[in-house]
Amino acid sequence: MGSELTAPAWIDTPKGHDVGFNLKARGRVVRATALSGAGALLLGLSGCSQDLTDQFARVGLPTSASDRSHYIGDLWVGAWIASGVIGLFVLGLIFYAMFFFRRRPGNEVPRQTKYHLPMELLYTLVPLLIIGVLFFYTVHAQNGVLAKVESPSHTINVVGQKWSWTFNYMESGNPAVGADVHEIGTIEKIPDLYLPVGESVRFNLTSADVIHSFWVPSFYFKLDVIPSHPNSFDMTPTIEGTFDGKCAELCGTYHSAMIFKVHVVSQDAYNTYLKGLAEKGQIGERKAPVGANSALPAPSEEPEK
Ligand SMILES: [Cu+2]
Repeated sequence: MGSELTAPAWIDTPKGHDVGFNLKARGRVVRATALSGAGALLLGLSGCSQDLTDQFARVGLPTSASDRSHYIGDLWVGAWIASGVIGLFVLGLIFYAMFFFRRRPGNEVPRQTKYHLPMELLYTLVPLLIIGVLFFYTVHAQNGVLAKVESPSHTINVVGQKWSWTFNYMESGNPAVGADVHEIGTIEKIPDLYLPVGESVRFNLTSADVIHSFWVPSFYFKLDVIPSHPNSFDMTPTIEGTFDGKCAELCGTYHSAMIFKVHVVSQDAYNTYLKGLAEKGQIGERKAPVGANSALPAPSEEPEK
């Protein structure tokens, strides 16, 4: 068998050398390391606020605010756990090899093994298996996040334009509002996006110019906003509050100014806000012009095209 290959002649390895292997000592080292690690973690966490410990549990993700967040949240935390297990296993192998096969007097180089077919198959198939498992859970999360609801309670048509957002609330069928209303953001005026808590919303995303990306970190989700290629997704906000929204695609000079505020409010507050837009005359839908390069209000710094 290939495993019986001996060291090349130029390596001076004494035959029959047995590597010392003290199981008891190894067990003691492992237990002491695990105990001191757990102690340090507990000590560290005991000084943290509840918010911070919750964020540790989410591996850095913000508070989840959407019914779809758990798909990405589970994938994120699961991927970290898998990476941690694999990382510790590899580190263990590295330290095992470093310690037990270290250079010793009379044993300069340990026995060399090459062309070991089972070993080569193992380190080809194991990474494929790891990638396959990650791929499976990624597709599962993607399908969950992008699943459409039968008939969403609200539709909001979002336009990304250099360098802000326009939100069209398609509420002509809502007796409490009675019209489609809109809000146009500019660099000088960061737009607000109002959403009713516990109600399903369909977002239709279009671009007036270049590729943008609609991202609310607390929804654990972003979707590209592509000219001449409408994208859409459904979600239901689950908690009331104010959240940050931003463009997640480098789209030009003032990309960093392309932010918005998301207000998840009660149904009544949502209707009241939309009625306010109607009273201000912001009625009708502002669409992205087909094939045009932004006909929506541009920031004052922008030269006339
Ligand atoms: Cu952008």
